[in-house]
Amino acid sequence: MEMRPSSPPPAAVRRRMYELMTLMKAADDRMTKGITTGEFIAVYFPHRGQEATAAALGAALRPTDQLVTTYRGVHDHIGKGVPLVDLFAEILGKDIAPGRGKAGTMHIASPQAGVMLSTGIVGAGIPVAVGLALAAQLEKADRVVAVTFGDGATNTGAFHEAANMAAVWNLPLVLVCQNNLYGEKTPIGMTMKTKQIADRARAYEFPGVRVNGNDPDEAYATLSEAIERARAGEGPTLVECMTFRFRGHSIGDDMVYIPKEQLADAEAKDPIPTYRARLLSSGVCTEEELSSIEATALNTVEEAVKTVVDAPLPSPESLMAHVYANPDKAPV
Ligand SMILES: Cc1ncc(C[n+]2csc(CCOP(=O)(O)OP(=O)(O)O)c2C)c(N)n1
Ligand SMILES: [Mg+2]
Repeated sequence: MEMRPSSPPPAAVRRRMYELMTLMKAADDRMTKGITTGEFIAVYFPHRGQEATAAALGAALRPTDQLVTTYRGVHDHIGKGVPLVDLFAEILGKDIAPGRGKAGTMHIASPQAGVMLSTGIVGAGIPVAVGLALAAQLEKADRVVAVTFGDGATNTGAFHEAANMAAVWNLPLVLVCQNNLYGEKTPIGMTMKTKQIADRARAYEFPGVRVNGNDPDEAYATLSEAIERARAGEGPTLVECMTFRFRGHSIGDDMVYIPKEQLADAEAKDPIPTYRARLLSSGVCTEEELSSIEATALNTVEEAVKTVVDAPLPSPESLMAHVYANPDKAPV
């Protein structure tokens, strides 16, 4: 894909991306705090630091487009418009969640918002996204599918098989790799010789592009172009978004495997204050507008937490409901 020199996205898009990023951060901060203090009992995979790509993707996709994400997917869900109550309720196992509290953090889905699947099996969402994109193509729907995954996922057979089929069938698919330089606790250099994950697309004869995934404007320009290509019937694109996670793989991970200087350097370039400063200096938002966006994000998160904390757990009788298509024949 030839990268066209791009001007910044429209002001409304840039403002929207900042709103999404602040909401993602506020949600991640609140889940992390709640689980760390023992207020919530849950498993959670923080995304703090990786907001820019998710905001750009959310802003670039249409509501009717579909998304597949992973266990580290709350930022992607928020970008696609999944309500916080649905996310928190699923994470905390409440009956009001879309999966009735049975999906847990790793398997949140919200078909109404177009998030068709999250999966805890590394790489496994990519072939599912290929199936969704094939359905869109067969139905001649004006729909694009995006799938997000980590750097480590690109070492799985699932990634390569899916990339091959997406290419062969010329599917309306955007493969979004969030390269945070670690697969769980292993630095990327110990698991692949490939210097740029974007280059892996070359093996399948479709475009692969690496972008600064901490820069919402840059990520938006490239992701929009990839989405446009997919919608125009020009096939898949791999977009490698360079980023970093500021918290552990999951809550409770002490991060001893991340050199202190590497973390400090990434935190000094935190995409949220960096983007805030850019929006201010380029006159897209005033200080008052930015502060109001931040206050709104915190309020939205607190209101959602209250609703979810007050909501009931699923009843013991509902344990087997919605688990098997035919519960009478389920193995006991
Ligand atoms: C098939 C499979 N192998 C191993 C694991 C254990 N595991 C969970 S997350 C993870 C790291 C994946 O790294 P990456 O794809 O870079 O995503 P990130 O967690 O960095 O977002 C591993 C190895 C798993 N869940 N599934
Ligand atoms: Mg990773």
